[in-house]
Amino acid sequence: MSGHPEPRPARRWPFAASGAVAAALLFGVAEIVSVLFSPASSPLVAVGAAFIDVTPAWLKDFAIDVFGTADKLVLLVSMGVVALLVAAALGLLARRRQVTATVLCGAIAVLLGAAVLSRAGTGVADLLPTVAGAAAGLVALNGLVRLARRRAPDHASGEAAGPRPETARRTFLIAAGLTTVVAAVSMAGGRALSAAGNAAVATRDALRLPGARRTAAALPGGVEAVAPGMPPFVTPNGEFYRIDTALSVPRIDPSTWELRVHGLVEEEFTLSFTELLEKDLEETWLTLTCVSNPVGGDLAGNAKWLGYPIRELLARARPQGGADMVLSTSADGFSASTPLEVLTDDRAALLAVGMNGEPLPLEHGFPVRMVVPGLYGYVSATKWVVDLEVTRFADKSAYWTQRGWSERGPIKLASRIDVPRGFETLPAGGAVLGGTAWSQTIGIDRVQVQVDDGEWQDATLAAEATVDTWRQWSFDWDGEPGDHTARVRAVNRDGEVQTSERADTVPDGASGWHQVRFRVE
Ligand SMILES: Nc1nc2c(c(=O)[nH]1)N[C@H]1C(S)=C(S)[C@@H](COP(=O)(O)O)O[C@H]1N2
Ligand SMILES: [Mo]
Repeated sequence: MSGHPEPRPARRWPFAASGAVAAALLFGVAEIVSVLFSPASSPLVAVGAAFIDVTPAWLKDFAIDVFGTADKLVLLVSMGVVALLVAAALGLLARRRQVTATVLCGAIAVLLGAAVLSRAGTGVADLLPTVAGAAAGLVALNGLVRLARRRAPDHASGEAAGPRPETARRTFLIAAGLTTVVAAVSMAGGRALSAAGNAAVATRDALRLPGARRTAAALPGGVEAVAPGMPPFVTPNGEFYRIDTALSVPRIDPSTWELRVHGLVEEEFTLSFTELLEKDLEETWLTLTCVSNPVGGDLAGNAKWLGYPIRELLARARPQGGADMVLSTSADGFSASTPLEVLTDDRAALLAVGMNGEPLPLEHGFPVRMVVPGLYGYVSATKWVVDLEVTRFADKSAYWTQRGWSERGPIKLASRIDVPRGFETLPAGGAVLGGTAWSQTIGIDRVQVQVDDGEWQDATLAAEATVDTWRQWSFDWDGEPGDHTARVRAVNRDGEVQTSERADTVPDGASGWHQVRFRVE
């Protein structure tokens, strides 16, 4: 026991706040500097992308299930929260152990740098944003922590050596506030600049695609089912589902784009964007479907695609005997394994440049992607595609196959009820159910509906555009008031009846009948 009173400890929150503000400055400064480098040079983007790559498949599926296409926003926000908490803890540590805190900050900066270097297409120069951000963050942390100490001296000795507490307090608040503003402005500026000041965006806006040598047949009348509330037959580009591993959308200037075709072929070659546009392009209607789509889900979309048949590219390359797969790789390191036979038969597998009469939207693969009738996107629809390697399933495997998904992914026969939505209330006397069914490359022959465990009854099919597109259906039903359950199943043109057997999305797509509960009043 000493006779002296315990020194009055400094209050804690200013130290926690110092840590959080310094971290915000780190990411803000790095973000604005990263405009000068590749998109993955932003530590925020790099860490998020690395996180997506190491996330176990079940967690990713869970995130897609629960958050749908908001999954990336949720990821960014959660990362931000975790980063602020860690930073606040470091600030608290700096209160007593500034050297230890500084060393830990340095270690974190090294980890951020490692995340940047782990991204496809980044080099040592791409470390600069992280280095600049870390330097700014450290300076801010040390400065703020010093001010926080003055604000409430740790070892109050009785004689006031420093400034009066009110003055010190005001200085700290002003410094922390200004740092926060600088952090926010550089973060917002960095995001805005990288979005706008970009050749890809400008070029896409100015691009006029050539017409198709072979145009898609006009849609027959009546492709949309007569049921209020149905989704449109053609999915507008802005509403088309988006699934990919890219946290920041790759921005590829078409003038630098090249596709390399190589591997087990007689003739390797590369193709430029201009060369591609000079070819005889074709149009096709095609419904894309994601393997992660749960029964009744909406990870499917239908569009008119413009592109060059991959079959023709492969004919020029001349695959060697023994080859049975084409591994397509994107500019950001995603890959898909597509059976060679699927790309050489007569289906419209395209190296696509256009979607619904426009150049591909950036997030749907600008300037060039693949679309392949009959296969889930993860084994066929490579966006931002830059490389086709003719190879063998025995020798190479693709991104999702390495993460537990099947190496082949033919789309399963599926149907869903779009209206009513679950637990919706319909008016009594003449309810209309409606939905969508698909069996790409084969076609839908029948859709049947069962209400409340009654007989399976035929639904009315809307007109068929092509066997590669989804087909809408409707079902008029004289509903008694009360709670009801409707179930749907489809039969394709091969006579296959959609199975009732429930399968999870992993490893090769969900199956089972979609059912909806609703009420009639
Ligand atoms: N480069 C790249 N291409 C990709 C993916 C990806 O993660 N990266 N995801 C694939 C998957 S799983 C699907 S379902 C489709 C989705 O295409 P969309 O986003 O245009 O709807 O893209 C495929 N192409
Ligand atoms: Mo997918």
